[in-house]
Amino acid sequence: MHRIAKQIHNEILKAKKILLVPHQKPDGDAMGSVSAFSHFLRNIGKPHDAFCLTPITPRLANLPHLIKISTDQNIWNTAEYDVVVVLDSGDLNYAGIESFAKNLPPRAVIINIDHHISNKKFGRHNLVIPTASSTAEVLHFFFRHNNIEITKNIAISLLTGLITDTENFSNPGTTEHSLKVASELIRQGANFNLIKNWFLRDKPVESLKLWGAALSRLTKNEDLNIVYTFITLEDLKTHNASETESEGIANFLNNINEGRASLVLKETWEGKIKGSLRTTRDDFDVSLVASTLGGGGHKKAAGFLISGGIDEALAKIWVAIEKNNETV
Ligand SMILES: [Mn+2]
Repeated sequence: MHRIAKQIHNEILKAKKILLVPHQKPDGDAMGSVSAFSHFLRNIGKPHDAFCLTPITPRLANLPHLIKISTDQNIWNTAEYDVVVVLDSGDLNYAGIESFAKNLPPRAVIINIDHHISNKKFGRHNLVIPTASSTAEVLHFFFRHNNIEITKNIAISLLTGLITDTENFSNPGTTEHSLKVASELIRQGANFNLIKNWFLRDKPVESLKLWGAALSRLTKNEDLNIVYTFITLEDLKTHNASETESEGIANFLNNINEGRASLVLKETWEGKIKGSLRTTRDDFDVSLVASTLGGGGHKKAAGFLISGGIDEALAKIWVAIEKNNETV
């Protein structure tokens, strides 16, 4: 990793013009990482742009330390980049730039900086650290190792990534090292309360009404010891809520002190049912259930997509849970 971090630094110093790319629909880690990198490039006077295929949500766009990112695809024709840095993205498709990358001049260098275990190592240089909580934490290593000064703007951008991906230091991504990095960033001037409040106070009234609808349907399958609920397309329309809201509900249901696992089902616009399974228990592996249903994920958080309506989906899920049922 140390050698790769050096090689990437050398490519950056050699480059004439650099393009930074977060994954589509960027979250706080993707945006924080692109911003931290942009502040670093600005500090060394290196010309660069940032591009994202999809618009940035206003909540992220309004954070003062995060940079503005262009969504104009013409950027790929009008400027010539010799280095493209892709941040927080397991592959070029997820980054949304597969077709653009094909048209880059052959000497252009793609640099891949990420923490996803599923990363496809698509770059000429791949700084991928799956044990890191966030891409921000990987970047912190990159900056530290290359003796790059972590200015206040870099620190607060990186802390945005850490707080987002550790869910305010509450999920298993929170390690001794991620806490150490966070405290160092705070020492460098990152405003912890600003980012923490931004992260926690993120619910518009309409999306809380959607939560209300989902929570009012909360049911327990007593036989299998699973707490579940569902969100319909009608709910999304009524409350003008985004599809990603169900992730938050699934995580919230993990706070319930009953059941082996929680399950949130959601109708998608493509006529399928998307399921999110969460558990806090060590003796129940939700990724096994998800893979039985054609999905995947981690031991404590997994997902799947199945065809049919809610009732049909539930029937399939109960069968899948029974199959993996050593510990009710
Ligand atoms: Mn991330």
